[in-house]
Amino acid sequence: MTDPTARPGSTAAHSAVRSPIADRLVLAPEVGDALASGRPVVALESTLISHGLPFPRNLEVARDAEAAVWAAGAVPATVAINRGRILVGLDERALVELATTEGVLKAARPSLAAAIAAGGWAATTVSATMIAAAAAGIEVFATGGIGGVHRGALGRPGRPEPPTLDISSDLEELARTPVAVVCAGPKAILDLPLTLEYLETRGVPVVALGSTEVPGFYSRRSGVSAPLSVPDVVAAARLVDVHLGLGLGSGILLGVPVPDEDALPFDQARAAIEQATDEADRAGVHGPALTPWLLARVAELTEGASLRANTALIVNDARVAGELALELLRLRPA
Ligand code: PSU
Ligand code: MN
Repeated sequence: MTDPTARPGSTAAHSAVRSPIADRLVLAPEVGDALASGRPVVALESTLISHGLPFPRNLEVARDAEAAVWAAGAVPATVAINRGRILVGLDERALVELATTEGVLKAARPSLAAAIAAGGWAATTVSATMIAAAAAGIEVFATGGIGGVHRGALGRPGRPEPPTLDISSDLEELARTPVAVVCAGPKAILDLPLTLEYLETRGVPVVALGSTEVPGFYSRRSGVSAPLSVPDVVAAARLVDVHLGLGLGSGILLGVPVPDEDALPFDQARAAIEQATDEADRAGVHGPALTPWLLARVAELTEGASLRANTALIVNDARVAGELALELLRLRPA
C-alpha cells in the first residue's frame, strides 16, 4: 500500500511555485488556472470552520465566504490538510468533511509537520494558511480575526497567576511571510495593545480600513488607535502593493470593521470576554485549545450574538479581500 503522507512529487505544483512546500500543495483546478493566468485569488483559512464555529454555522460561513470572494470577482482558495497534502482550494465535499468530522487537527506553523505526517484532516490557522498561500503565489488572505498576545501572557496585575507567554504563532508568521491578511482585528479575546506592540516590533504594518481605530472584532471599535488608516480598498491596495513590492519579507494586516447590523455593543462583548477569560484561567484551559474554548464560551454568554458577529465579519472580510485582490492586479498592468 502506498503511504498517503509520502511526498507527492511535483504533480500539482503551479509553475511559478518554487518553495519546497510546493511539493506538498494540491491546487484546486480553478485556483491553479487563476494563478497561471494572473487572475485574482483569495486564500481562506479553515480553523474557523473546524475549531472556531459550531456546526452548521461553520459550513454556512465557509460557503458564504467563498461566495463573497466569487461575487467580488476573485477565486476563493480555502486551505486545509488531508492525506499528507496541503489542499489549496476545497470542493463542496471537502468543506462538508471539514465542518463535520470529529478530531480534525489544528495546524499552525509549529504543528504543520505533525498535521501532514498524521495523514488525516487538519484545519489551517492563520500562520499555516499564510505559509500555504505564499508557497502557492497567493498574495491576499481573509480570516475572521488573527491570533495574538493572550490576556495574561505577561501575568495579570494584582493577581497571582504567573505569565503564560501565550502568543499566537500568527504574529511571527505575519513578520516573516509576505501576504496581505484581511481580518476584523485581532480576536477580541486577546490583549489588543500588547498584540499591536508585538506586531510593531516585528515590523508588521497594521492598517484600519475606514476607521481611525483598530477594529474590535465583535465590535466595530476597540478604543485603540490604529497605527495606520486608509479610507477605502483602493488606498489599501496601493499600500499593500508598495509594502509587498519592497520585499521586506513581512506581511501586512488590514483590519475591516464588522458590519454594523451584526456588531456586538463593545461593553457587552467586553463583559462576556472578561468572564470567559476568568473561567478559562480557573479551568486551566491553555495551549491551542484556549482560543476555541473562549470563542465557544463567549457565544454561550452572549446567547449567540457573538456567533452572528463572527459569521458576518468573516464573510465581510472575504468580500473586501476579493476587492483588494482585484485592485492589486489593476495596479500591475500586464
Ligand atoms: N478567526 C475566527 N475564528 C477562529 C480563528 C480566526 O473568526 O477560530 C482562528 C485562526 O485560525 C487563528 C487561530 O489563526 O484562531 C488562532 O489560534 P491560536 O490563538 O491558538 O494561535
Ligand atoms: Mn496559543
